[in-house]
Amino acid sequence: MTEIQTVGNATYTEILSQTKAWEQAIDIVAEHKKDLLLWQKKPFSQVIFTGCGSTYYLALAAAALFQEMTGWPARGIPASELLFYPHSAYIAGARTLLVAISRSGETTETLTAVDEFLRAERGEVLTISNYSHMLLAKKGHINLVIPAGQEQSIAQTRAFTSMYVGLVAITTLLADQPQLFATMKGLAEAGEKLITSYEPMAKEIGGNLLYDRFYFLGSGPRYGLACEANLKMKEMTLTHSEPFHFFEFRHGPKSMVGNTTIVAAFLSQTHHNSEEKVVNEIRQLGGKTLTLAPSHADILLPGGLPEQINNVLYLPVMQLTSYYRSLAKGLNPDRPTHLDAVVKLEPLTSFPGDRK
Ligand code: F1P
Repeated sequence: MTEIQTVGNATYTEILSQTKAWEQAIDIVAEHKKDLLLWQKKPFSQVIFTGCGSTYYLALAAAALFQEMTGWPARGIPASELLFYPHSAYIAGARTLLVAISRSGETTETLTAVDEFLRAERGEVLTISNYSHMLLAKKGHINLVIPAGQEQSIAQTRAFTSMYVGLVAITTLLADQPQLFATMKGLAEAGEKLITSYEPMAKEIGGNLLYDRFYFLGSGPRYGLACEANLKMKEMTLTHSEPFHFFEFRHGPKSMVGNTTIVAAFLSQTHHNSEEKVVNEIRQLGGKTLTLAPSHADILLPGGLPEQINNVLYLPVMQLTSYYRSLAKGLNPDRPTHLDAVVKLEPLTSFPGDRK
């Protein structure tokens, strides 16, 4: 019997199954451990993580954690910026590791950025994607492919978190913290508990159309994840939304808070109290707040896992909230307005010359 295709079915299925993709990501990194650790012996002057849209936000999150844990200078930069403003990104003559991130492995900007990087002989390339037969998976010195992250929905959910978990796993290895790598096997169970416990809350909040604007707060390795949660809200629900670093919210954006505002706060363990002060100010201004943290929060991240490896747990309930809001607005989260699954462009050319 043909499966009745209900609106949003792909997105929902992909959100609920993402923890299986996390397990596969960790296994695939383990398979490449020997080759990855060779890079420890010849560290790079800088590491640049790149992608587009969701995978640019993934690059931001991964770069912040990577530099924090390894001490190697790391940045997250959109692929298009690497092409048109290379001198604002690359250090001339410095040996660079380029980490190219793409669900499809076909995004023109990302493919071209890798080609230009290799042509200019800037260093070595690590690629991470979800489709082994696509171009990107053939361009790196090391190529990681996580098939369990493949998706039908245009809005990334399972793909994003599969590649993010993969990059966190790689970070623990290059940071010479194998014990942290070992604890990552607890993520899948924690994710399943999280989704089971909080799907009703996501459905309730997502279904409440009295809220007309969403803000997402995250700092350090969580800022890129706040950006991704924000993009899901835009793509799936066409709602005005914006991400901020916690303390930046006081410097102007808080003027936007009202009784139809929701602020989702990705509270850290390390700076919980300071970040929570921002949340309390928002409440005093009449805004609705939704805190996520391993403790003392509306959404408690299960598992008691070390802070460096549990950041992926901030996303699933946010993904579900956008999914349910999309349905409540009569939209289809599988097919966001104006969007294609992959942005393919005419060949990109006329980039600035290499700095001599
Ligand atoms: C990148 C991307 C997505 C976006 C949309 C269009 O794709 O920009 O981030 O949500 O689906 O494509 P990819 O390079 O990760 O395949």
